[in-house]
Amino acid sequence: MKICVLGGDGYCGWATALHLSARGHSVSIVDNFARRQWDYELGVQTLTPIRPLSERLRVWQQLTGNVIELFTGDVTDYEFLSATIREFEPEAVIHFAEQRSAPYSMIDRKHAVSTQVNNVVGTLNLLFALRELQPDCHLIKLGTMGEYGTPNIDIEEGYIKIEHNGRHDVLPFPKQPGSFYHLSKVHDSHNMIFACKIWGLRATDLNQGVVYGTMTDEVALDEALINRFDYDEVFGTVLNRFCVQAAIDHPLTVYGKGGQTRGFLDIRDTVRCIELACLNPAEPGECRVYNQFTEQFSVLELAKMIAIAGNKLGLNVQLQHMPDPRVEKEEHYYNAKHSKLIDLGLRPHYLSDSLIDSLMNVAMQYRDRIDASMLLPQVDWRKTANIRKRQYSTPEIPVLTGSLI
Ligand code: NAD
Ligand code: USQ
Repeated sequence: MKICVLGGDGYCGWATALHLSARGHSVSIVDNFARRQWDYELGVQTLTPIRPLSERLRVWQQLTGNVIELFTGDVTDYEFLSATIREFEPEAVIHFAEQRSAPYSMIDRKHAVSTQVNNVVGTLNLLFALRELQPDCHLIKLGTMGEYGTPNIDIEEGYIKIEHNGRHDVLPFPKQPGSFYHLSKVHDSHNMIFACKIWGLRATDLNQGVVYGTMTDEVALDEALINRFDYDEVFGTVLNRFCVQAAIDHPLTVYGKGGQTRGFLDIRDTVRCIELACLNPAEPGECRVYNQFTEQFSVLELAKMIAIAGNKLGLNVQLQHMPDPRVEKEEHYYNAKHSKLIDLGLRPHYLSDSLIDSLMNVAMQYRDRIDASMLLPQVDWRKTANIRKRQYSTPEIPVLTGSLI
Protein backbone atom coordinates (compact mmCIF):
# COMPACT_ATOMS: atom_id res chain seq x y z
CA MET A 1 0.00 0.00 0.00
CA LYS A 2 0.98 3.66 -0.40
CA ILE A 3 0.89 4.98 3.15
CA CYS A 4 1.57 8.53 4.28
CA VAL A 5 2.64 8.96 7.94
CA LEU A 6 1.93 12.46 9.23
CA GLY A 7 4.16 13.16 12.23
CA GLY A 8 6.68 10.52 11.16
CA ASP A 9 9.59 12.15 13.00
CA GLY A 10 7.80 11.64 16.33
CA TYR A 11 7.75 8.75 18.77
CA CYS A 12 4.85 6.68 17.41
CA GLY A 13 5.26 7.93 13.83
CA TRP A 14 8.92 6.98 13.46
CA ALA A 15 8.40 3.43 14.73
CA THR A 16 5.31 3.06 12.53
CA ALA A 17 6.96 4.37 9.36
CA LEU A 18 9.83 1.90 9.73
CA HIS A 19 7.49 -1.00 10.55
CA LEU A 20 5.35 -0.37 7.48
CA SER A 21 8.39 0.18 5.25
CA ALA A 22 9.90 -3.10 6.47
CA ARG A 23 6.72 -4.88 5.43
CA GLY A 24 7.05 -3.67 1.86
CA HIS A 25 4.63 -0.77 1.90
CA SER A 26 5.54 2.40 0.05
CA VAL A 27 5.85 4.92 2.88
CA SER A 28 6.20 8.68 3.06
CA ILE A 29 6.67 10.90 6.11
CA VAL A 30 5.26 14.38 6.66
CA ASP A 31 6.65 16.44 9.54
CA ASN A 32 7.48 20.06 10.32
CA PHE A 33 9.75 19.23 13.29
CA ALA A 34 7.41 21.14 15.63
CA ARG A 35 8.12 18.61 18.34
CA ARG A 36 11.87 19.20 18.22
CA GLN A 37 11.07 22.93 18.54
CA TRP A 38 8.81 22.35 21.55
CA ASP A 39 11.67 20.50 23.23
CA TYR A 40 13.93 23.49 22.59
CA GLU A 41 11.25 25.82 23.90
CA LEU A 42 11.01 23.88 27.17
CA GLY A 43 14.74 23.22 27.44
CA VAL A 44 14.20 19.46 27.52
CA GLN A 45 15.51 16.57 25.48
CA THR A 46 14.71 12.92 24.99
CA LEU A 47 16.78 10.53 27.11
CA THR A 48 17.85 8.71 23.96
CA PRO A 49 20.01 10.66 21.50
CA ILE A 50 17.72 10.77 18.46
CA ARG A 51 19.35 11.73 15.18
CA PRO A 52 18.18 14.29 12.59
CA LEU A 53 15.43 12.81 10.43
CA SER A 54 17.52 13.04 7.24
CA GLU A 55 20.20 10.89 8.88
CA ARG A 56 17.66 8.38 10.19
CA LEU A 57 16.18 7.98 6.71
CA ARG A 58 19.59 7.65 5.09
CA VAL A 59 20.62 4.89 7.51
CA TRP A 60 17.30 3.08 6.99
CA GLN A 61 17.86 3.15 3.23
CA GLN A 62 21.44 1.89 3.60
CA LEU A 63 20.35 -0.97 5.87
CA THR A 64 17.27 -2.12 3.99
CA GLY A 65 17.33 -0.58 0.53
CA ASN A 66 13.90 0.92 1.31
CA VAL A 67 13.31 4.58 0.52
CA ILE A 68 10.95 6.58 2.74
CA GLU A 69 9.95 9.81 1.02
CA LEU A 70 10.01 12.96 3.15
CA PHE A 71 7.67 15.92 2.81
CA THR A 72 8.74 18.70 5.18
CA GLY A 73 5.91 21.01 6.15
CA ASP A 74 3.02 21.88 8.41
CA VAL A 75 -0.32 20.09 8.13
CA THR A 76 -2.08 23.28 9.25
CA ASP A 77 -0.86 24.79 5.95
CA TYR A 78 -3.52 23.61 3.49
CA GLU A 79 -1.48 24.43 0.36
CA PHE A 80 1.39 22.28 1.58
CA LEU A 81 -0.82 19.43 2.75
CA SER A 82 -2.95 19.29 -0.39
CA ALA A 83 0.18 19.42 -2.61
CA THR A 84 1.59 16.48 -0.64
CA ILE A 85 -1.58 14.39 -0.96
CA ARG A 86 -1.78 15.20 -4.67
CA GLU A 87 1.86 14.22 -5.20
CA PHE A 88 1.95 11.02 -3.12
CA GLU A 89 -1.62 9.74 -3.77
CA PRO A 90 -1.82 7.67 -0.55
CA GLU A 91 -4.20 4.75 -0.06
CA ALA A 92 -3.95 5.32 3.70
CA VAL A 93 -2.94 8.35 5.74
CA ILE A 94 -1.90 7.85 9.36
CA HIS A 95 -2.27 11.07 11.27
CA PHE A 96 0.07 11.40 14.27
CA ALA A 97 0.99 15.06 13.62
CA GLU A 98 -0.42 16.78 16.67
CA GLN A 99 0.74 18.41 19.91
CA ARG A 100 0.30 15.46 22.25
CA SER A 101 1.14 16.62 25.76
CA ALA A 102 -1.63 17.33 28.26
CA PRO A 103 0.69 19.40 30.53
CA TYR A 104 1.93 21.44 27.54
CA SER A 105 -1.66 22.38 26.72
CA MET A 106 -2.23 23.45 30.34
CA ILE A 107 0.81 25.78 30.70
CA ASP A 108 -1.19 28.91 29.93
CA ARG A 109 -3.70 30.38 27.49
CA LYS A 110 -1.22 30.60 24.61
CA HIS A 111 -0.25 26.96 24.86
CA ALA A 112 -3.90 25.86 25.10
CA VAL A 113 -4.73 27.88 21.99
CA SER A 114 -1.69 26.73 20.00
CA THR A 115 -2.46 23.09 20.89
CA GLN A 116 -6.05 23.29 19.76
CA VAL A 117 -5.27 25.29 16.60
CA ASN A 118 -2.48 22.91 15.61
CA ASN A 119 -4.52 19.78 16.24
CA VAL A 120 -8.00 20.77 15.12
CA VAL A 121 -6.90 22.74 12.03
CA GLY A 122 -4.47 20.00 10.94
CA THR A 123 -7.19 17.36 11.06
CA LEU A 124 -9.74 19.60 9.34
CA ASN A 125 -7.26 20.37 6.56
CA LEU A 126 -6.67 16.66 6.12
CA LEU A 127 -10.39 15.91 5.87
CA PHE A 128 -10.79 18.59 3.18
CA ALA A 129 -7.67 17.45 1.29
CA LEU A 130 -8.94 13.87 1.22
CA ARG A 131 -12.39 14.94 0.06
CA GLU A 132 -10.87 17.03 -2.75
CA LEU A 133 -8.07 14.77 -3.90
CA GLN A 134 -8.19 11.24 -2.51
CA PRO A 135 -11.75 10.45 -1.33
CA ASP A 136 -11.20 6.68 -1.21
CA CYS A 137 -8.09 6.99 0.99
CA HIS A 138 -8.44 5.49 4.48
CA LEU A 139 -7.75 8.02 7.25
CA ILE A 140 -6.26 6.44 10.37
CA LYS A 141 -6.26 9.07 13.06
CA LEU A 142 -4.68 8.87 16.50
CA GLY A 143 -7.18 9.75 19.17
CA THR A 144 -6.72 8.99 22.85
CA MET A 145 -8.37 6.97 25.59
CA GLY A 146 -8.36 10.22 27.56
CA GLU A 147 -11.26 11.44 25.39
CA TYR A 148 -13.59 9.32 27.53
CA GLY A 149 -12.27 10.45 30.92
CA THR A 150 -13.10 8.15 33.81
CA PRO A 151 -16.88 7.57 33.83
CA ASN A 152 -18.45 5.32 36.47
CA ILE A 153 -19.60 2.88 33.74
CA ASP A 154 -17.79 0.56 31.30
CA ILE A 155 -16.20 2.41 28.38
CA GLU A 156 -17.26 1.09 24.95
CA GLU A 157 -15.26 1.35 21.73
CA GLY A 158 -16.44 4.71 20.48
CA TYR A 159 -20.21 4.24 20.48
CA ILE A 160 -22.82 3.20 23.05
CA LYS A 161 -26.33 1.78 22.70
CA ILE A 162 -28.69 4.04 24.64
CA GLU A 163 -32.31 3.54 25.58
CA HIS A 164 -34.10 6.76 26.51
CA ASN A 165 -37.80 7.18 27.18
CA GLY A 166 -38.54 3.92 25.41
CA ARG A 167 -36.48 4.68 22.27
CA HIS A 168 -33.06 3.24 21.30
CA ASP A 169 -30.05 4.60 19.40
CA VAL A 170 -26.32 4.01 18.99
CA LEU A 171 -24.53 7.27 19.79
CA PRO A 172 -20.95 8.47 20.29
CA PHE A 173 -19.78 7.49 23.78
CA PRO A 174 -19.92 10.51 26.15
CA LYS A 175 -16.62 12.38 26.39
CA GLN A 176 -15.14 13.87 29.57
CA PRO A 177 -11.56 14.81 28.63
CA GLY A 178 -9.13 16.05 31.27
CA SER A 179 -7.00 18.69 29.49
CA PHE A 180 -7.15 21.13 26.57
CA TYR A 181 -5.00 18.62 24.68
CA HIS A 182 -7.46 15.77 25.30
CA LEU A 183 -10.29 18.16 24.33
CA SER A 184 -8.60 18.80 20.98
CA LYS A 185 -8.91 15.07 20.26
CA VAL A 186 -12.63 15.16 21.04
CA HIS A 187 -13.06 18.04 18.60
CA ASP A 188 -11.16 16.00 15.97
CA SER A 189 -13.37 12.97 16.58
CA HIS A 190 -16.53 15.01 16.03
CA ASN A 191 -15.14 16.54 12.85
CA MET A 192 -14.22 13.10 11.52
CA ILE A 193 -17.64 11.58 12.24
CA PHE A 194 -19.27 14.52 10.49
CA ALA A 195 -16.95 14.39 7.44
CA CYS A 196 -17.48 10.65 6.99
CA LYS A 197 -21.23 11.11 7.22
CA ILE A 198 -21.54 13.97 4.73
CA TRP A 199 -18.75 13.12 2.25
CA GLY A 200 -18.52 9.34 2.51
CA LEU A 201 -14.89 9.38 3.66
CA ARG A 202 -13.55 6.26 5.42
CA ALA A 203 -11.84 6.71 8.79
CA THR A 204 -10.55 4.84 11.83
CA ASP A 205 -10.19 6.78 15.08
CA LEU A 206 -7.69 4.94 17.27
CA ASN A 207 -8.26 5.88 20.90
CA GLN A 208 -4.82 4.96 22.08
CA GLY A 209 -3.71 4.53 25.68
CA VAL A 210 -0.32 5.56 27.06
CA VAL A 211 2.45 4.05 24.91
CA TYR A 212 5.69 2.74 26.46
CA GLY A 213 8.97 1.29 25.23
CA THR A 214 11.49 2.42 22.66
CA MET A 215 12.42 -0.75 20.86
CA THR A 216 10.75 -2.25 17.84
CA ASP A 217 12.43 -4.80 15.55
CA GLU A 218 13.26 -2.05 13.06
CA VAL A 219 14.50 0.59 15.53
CA ALA A 220 16.76 -2.03 17.12
CA LEU A 221 18.65 -2.51 13.85
CA ASP A 222 21.01 0.43 14.39
CA GLU A 223 21.78 3.05 17.06
CA ALA A 224 21.12 5.75 14.43
CA LEU A 225 17.48 4.65 14.25
CA ILE A 226 16.90 5.03 17.99
CA ASN A 227 13.48 6.34 19.04
CA ARG A 228 12.45 8.98 21.59
CA PHE A 229 12.25 8.32 25.33
CA ASP A 230 10.69 11.41 26.92
CA TYR A 231 10.87 11.75 30.68
CA ASP A 232 10.48 15.47 31.45
CA GLU A 233 7.38 16.66 33.32
CA VAL A 234 5.71 18.02 30.17
CA PHE A 235 6.27 15.37 27.49
CA GLY A 236 7.40 12.45 29.63
CA THR A 237 4.72 9.83 30.24
CA VAL A 238 4.35 8.20 33.60
CA LEU A 239 6.16 4.90 32.99
CA ASN A 240 9.14 6.53 31.31
CA ARG A 241 9.35 9.05 34.14
CA PHE A 242 9.25 6.39 36.84
CA CYS A 243 11.97 4.32 35.12
CA VAL A 244 14.26 7.33 34.77
CA GLN A 245 13.59 8.34 38.37
CA ALA A 246 14.40 4.81 39.54
CA ALA A 247 17.63 4.82 37.53
CA ILE A 248 18.99 7.85 39.46
CA ASP A 249 17.51 7.05 42.90
CA HIS A 250 14.96 9.87 42.59
CA PRO A 251 11.69 9.04 44.40
CA LEU A 252 8.91 8.06 41.99
CA THR A 253 6.57 11.05 41.60
CA VAL A 254 3.16 9.49 42.28
CA TYR A 255 0.58 12.26 41.86
CA GLY A 256 -1.99 12.18 44.66
CA LYS A 257 -3.14 8.75 45.79
CA GLY A 258 -2.02 7.12 42.54
CA GLY A 259 -5.38 5.45 41.94
CA GLN A 260 -5.62 7.10 38.50
CA THR A 261 -6.10 4.17 36.11
CA ARG A 262 -5.25 4.31 32.42
CA GLY A 263 -4.84 1.96 29.45
CA PHE A 264 -1.26 1.17 28.35
CA LEU A 265 0.42 -0.52 25.40
CA ASP A 266 3.88 -1.41 24.14
CA ILE A 267 5.17 0.57 21.12
CA ARG A 268 5.49 -2.80 19.33
CA ASP A 269 1.72 -3.15 19.64
CA THR A 270 1.15 0.42 18.44
CA VAL A 271 2.88 -0.29 15.14
CA ARG A 272 1.06 -3.60 14.73
CA CYS A 273 -2.33 -2.00 15.46
CA ILE A 274 -1.70 0.62 12.79
CA GLU A 275 -0.73 -2.05 10.29
CA LEU A 276 -3.90 -4.00 11.12
CA ALA A 277 -6.01 -0.88 10.62
CA CYS A 278 -4.35 -0.26 7.23
CA LEU A 279 -4.92 -3.83 6.07
CA ASN A 280 -8.58 -3.81 7.19
CA PRO A 281 -9.89 -0.42 6.08
CA ALA A 282 -13.14 1.20 7.20
CA GLU A 283 -16.01 1.24 4.71
CA PRO A 284 -16.84 4.43 2.78
CA GLY A 285 -18.90 6.67 5.07
CA GLU A 286 -17.78 4.76 8.17
CA CYS A 287 -15.97 6.41 11.09
CA ARG A 288 -15.14 3.46 13.31
CA VAL A 289 -13.41 3.68 16.68
CA TYR A 290 -10.98 1.20 18.22
CA ASN A 291 -9.70 1.45 21.78
CA GLN A 292 -5.99 0.84 21.28
CA PHE A 293 -4.43 -0.44 24.50
CA THR A 294 -3.64 -3.86 25.90
CA GLU A 295 -3.60 -3.57 29.72
CA GLN A 296 -4.82 -1.15 32.34
CA PHE A 297 -2.92 -0.12 35.46
CA SER A 298 -3.22 2.45 38.20
CA VAL A 299 -0.30 4.81 38.72
CA LEU A 300 0.38 3.18 42.09
CA GLU A 301 0.43 -0.30 40.54
CA LEU A 302 3.01 0.90 38.03
CA ALA A 303 5.15 2.45 40.75
CA LYS A 304 5.12 -0.83 42.68
CA MET A 305 6.04 -2.84 39.56
CA ILE A 306 8.97 -0.52 38.94
CA ALA A 307 10.08 -0.77 42.55
CA ILE A 308 10.19 -4.57 42.24
CA ALA A 309 12.01 -4.43 38.88
CA GLY A 310 14.43 -1.82 40.26
CA ASN A 311 15.24 -3.99 43.24
CA LYS A 312 16.12 -6.85 40.88
CA LEU A 313 18.60 -4.50 39.22
CA GLY A 314 20.10 -3.49 42.57
CA LEU A 315 18.39 -0.06 42.73
CA ASN A 316 16.77 1.38 45.85
CA VAL A 317 13.40 2.62 44.58
CA GLN A 318 11.30 4.89 46.82
CA LEU A 319 7.77 6.22 46.15
CA GLN A 320 6.77 9.81 46.85
CA HIS A 321 3.09 10.79 46.91
CA MET A 322 2.86 14.48 45.98
CA PRO A 323 -0.08 16.84 45.48
CA ASP A 324 -1.63 16.09 42.10
CA PRO A 325 -0.90 19.05 39.77
CA ARG A 326 -3.76 17.85 37.55
CA VAL A 327 -7.50 17.93 38.18
CA GLU A 328 -8.43 14.25 37.91
CA LYS A 329 -10.04 11.53 40.01
CA GLU A 330 -7.45 9.79 42.16
CA GLU A 331 -9.73 6.80 42.83
CA HIS A 332 -12.33 5.68 40.33
CA TYR A 333 -13.95 2.82 38.43
CA TYR A 334 -12.24 1.98 35.12
CA ASN A 335 -13.16 -0.76 32.69
CA ALA A 336 -12.57 0.05 29.04
CA LYS A 337 -13.40 -2.42 26.27
CA HIS A 338 -10.56 -3.17 23.85
CA SER A 339 -11.39 -6.27 21.83
CA LYS A 340 -11.69 -5.00 18.25
CA LEU A 341 -7.96 -4.92 17.49
CA ILE A 342 -7.51 -8.31 19.16
CA ASP A 343 -10.28 -9.59 16.86
CA LEU A 344 -8.26 -8.31 13.88
CA GLY A 345 -5.25 -10.36 15.04
CA LEU A 346 -3.29 -8.28 17.56
CA ARG A 347 -1.18 -10.45 19.88
CA PRO A 348 -0.26 -8.16 22.77
CA HIS A 349 3.07 -7.73 24.48
CA TYR A 350 2.68 -7.42 28.25
CA LEU A 351 4.40 -4.93 30.52
CA SER A 352 5.49 -7.58 33.00
CA ASP A 353 7.55 -9.22 30.22
CA SER A 354 9.15 -6.04 28.87
CA LEU A 355 9.54 -3.70 31.84
CA ILE A 356 13.18 -4.45 32.44
CA ASP A 357 14.39 -4.91 28.83
CA SER A 358 12.34 -2.28 27.08
CA LEU A 359 12.31 0.44 29.77
CA MET A 360 14.57 0.00 32.79
CA ASN A 361 17.63 -1.04 30.81
CA VAL A 362 17.22 1.92 28.45
CA ALA A 363 16.93 4.28 31.43
CA MET A 364 20.07 2.75 32.94
CA GLN A 365 21.99 2.78 29.65
CA TYR A 366 21.47 6.52 29.13
CA ARG A 367 21.54 7.46 32.82
CA ASP A 368 24.29 10.06 32.22
CA ARG A 369 21.92 12.09 30.04
CA ILE A 370 19.24 12.41 32.74
CA ASP A 371 18.61 15.99 33.88
CA ALA A 372 17.04 15.70 37.35
CA SER A 373 15.72 19.28 37.16
CA MET A 374 13.18 18.05 34.58
CA LEU A 375 11.48 15.64 36.97
CA LEU A 376 9.32 17.65 39.36
CA PRO A 377 6.02 18.97 37.98
CA GLN A 378 5.72 22.72 37.41
CA VAL A 379 2.61 22.80 35.22
CA ASP A 380 -0.52 23.07 37.37
CA TRP A 381 -4.01 22.58 35.92
CA ARG A 382 -5.44 25.24 38.26
CA LYS A 383 -3.23 28.19 37.32
CA THR A 384 -0.72 29.53 34.81
CA ALA A 385 2.49 27.53 35.11
CA ASN A 386 4.81 28.52 37.92
CA ILE A 387 7.98 29.08 35.97
CA ARG A 388 10.46 28.66 38.77
CA LYS A 389 13.48 27.62 36.79
CA ARG A 390 12.49 27.40 33.19
CA GLN A 391 11.03 30.13 31.00
CA TYR A 392 8.11 29.00 28.89
CA SER A 393 8.10 31.25 25.85
CA THR A 394 5.32 31.66 23.32
CA PRO A 395 5.30 28.61 21.07
CA GLU A 396 6.15 29.37 17.49
CA ILE A 397 4.80 26.70 15.19
CA PRO A 398 6.98 26.92 12.10
CA VAL A 399 5.29 27.12 8.75
CA LEU A 400 7.66 25.51 6.26
CA THR A 401 5.39 25.78 3.30
CA GLY A 402 5.43 23.45 0.41
CA SER A 403 9.06 22.36 0.50
CA LEU A 404 9.18 18.93 -1.03
CA ILE A 405 12.38 17.02 -0.32
P1 NAD B 1 5.36 13.12 19.15
O1 NAD B 1 5.31 14.51 19.69
O2 NAD B 1 6.55 12.29 19.48
O3 NAD B 1 5.21 13.15 17.57
C1 NAD B 1 4.32 14.00 16.89
C2 NAD B 1 4.99 14.42 15.58
O4 NAD B 1 4.09 15.24 14.84
C3 NAD B 1 6.26 15.23 15.82
O5 NAD B 1 7.32 14.73 15.04
C4 NAD B 1 5.86 16.64 15.39
O6 NAD B 1 6.95 17.39 14.88
C5 NAD B 1 4.78 16.37 14.35
N1 NAD B 1 3.82 17.48 14.21
C6 NAD B 1 3.09 18.06 15.19
N2 NAD B 1 2.34 19.04 14.68
C7 NAD B 1 2.59 19.07 13.33
C8 NAD B 1 2.11 19.85 12.28
N3 NAD B 1 1.24 20.84 12.46
N4 NAD B 1 2.57 19.59 11.02
C9 NAD B 1 3.48 18.60 10.80
N5 NAD B 1 3.97 17.82 11.79
C10 NAD B 1 3.53 18.07 13.05
O7 NAD B 1 4.03 12.39 19.62
P2 NAD B 1 3.71 10.83 19.71
O8 NAD B 1 3.91 10.40 21.10
O9 NAD B 1 4.37 10.12 18.60
O10 NAD B 1 2.14 10.84 19.44
C11 NAD B 1 1.67 10.75 18.10
C12 NAD B 1 0.15 10.81 18.10
O11 NAD B 1 -0.36 9.74 18.88
C13 NAD B 1 -0.40 12.10 18.71
O12 NAD B 1 -1.53 12.50 17.97
C14 NAD B 1 -0.80 11.68 20.10
O13 NAD B 1 -1.86 12.46 20.57
C15 NAD B 1 -1.23 10.24 19.90
N6 NAD B 1 -1.07 9.44 21.12
C16 NAD B 1 0.17 9.27 21.69
C17 NAD B 1 0.29 8.52 22.85
C18 NAD B 1 1.60 8.32 23.54
O14 NAD B 1 1.62 7.71 24.63
N7 NAD B 1 2.72 8.78 22.99
C19 NAD B 1 -0.85 7.92 23.39
C20 NAD B 1 -2.10 8.11 22.79
C21 NAD B 1 -2.19 8.86 21.64
N1 USQ C 1 1.34 10.79 36.61
C1 USQ C 1 1.90 10.64 37.87
N2 USQ C 1 3.21 10.99 38.03
C2 USQ C 1 3.98 11.48 37.03
C3 USQ C 1 3.40 11.63 35.74
C4 USQ C 1 2.08 11.28 35.57
O1 USQ C 1 1.24 10.20 38.81
O2 USQ C 1 5.16 11.78 37.25
C5 USQ C 1 -0.06 10.40 36.38
C6 USQ C 1 -0.93 11.50 35.81
O3 USQ C 1 -1.43 12.33 36.83
C7 USQ C 1 -2.00 10.70 35.07
C8 USQ C 1 -1.28 9.44 34.64
O4 USQ C 1 -0.07 9.38 35.41
O5 USQ C 1 -3.02 10.34 35.95
C9 USQ C 1 -0.93 9.39 33.17
O6 USQ C 1 -0.19 10.57 32.83
P1 USQ C 1 0.79 10.59 31.56
O7 USQ C 1 1.51 11.89 31.55
O8 USQ C 1 1.59 9.35 31.50
O9 USQ C 1 -0.25 10.47 30.35
P2 USQ C 1 -1.29 11.49 29.75
O10 USQ C 1 -1.12 12.86 30.24
O11 USQ C 1 -2.64 10.87 29.88
O12 USQ C 1 -0.88 11.54 28.21
C10 USQ C 1 -0.25 10.46 27.52
C11 USQ C 1 0.26 11.01 26.20
C12 USQ C 1 -0.92 11.48 25.37
C13 USQ C 1 -1.93 10.37 25.22
C14 USQ C 1 -2.35 9.81 26.57
C15 USQ C 1 -3.18 8.56 26.44
O13 USQ C 1 1.18 12.08 26.42
O14 USQ C 1 -0.46 11.89 24.08
O15 USQ C 1 -3.08 10.86 24.56
O16 USQ C 1 -1.17 9.42 27.31
S1 USQ C 1 -4.44 8.46 27.65
O17 USQ C 1 -3.81 8.58 28.98
O18 USQ C 1 -5.09 7.21 27.48
O19 USQ C 1 -5.32 9.59 27.43
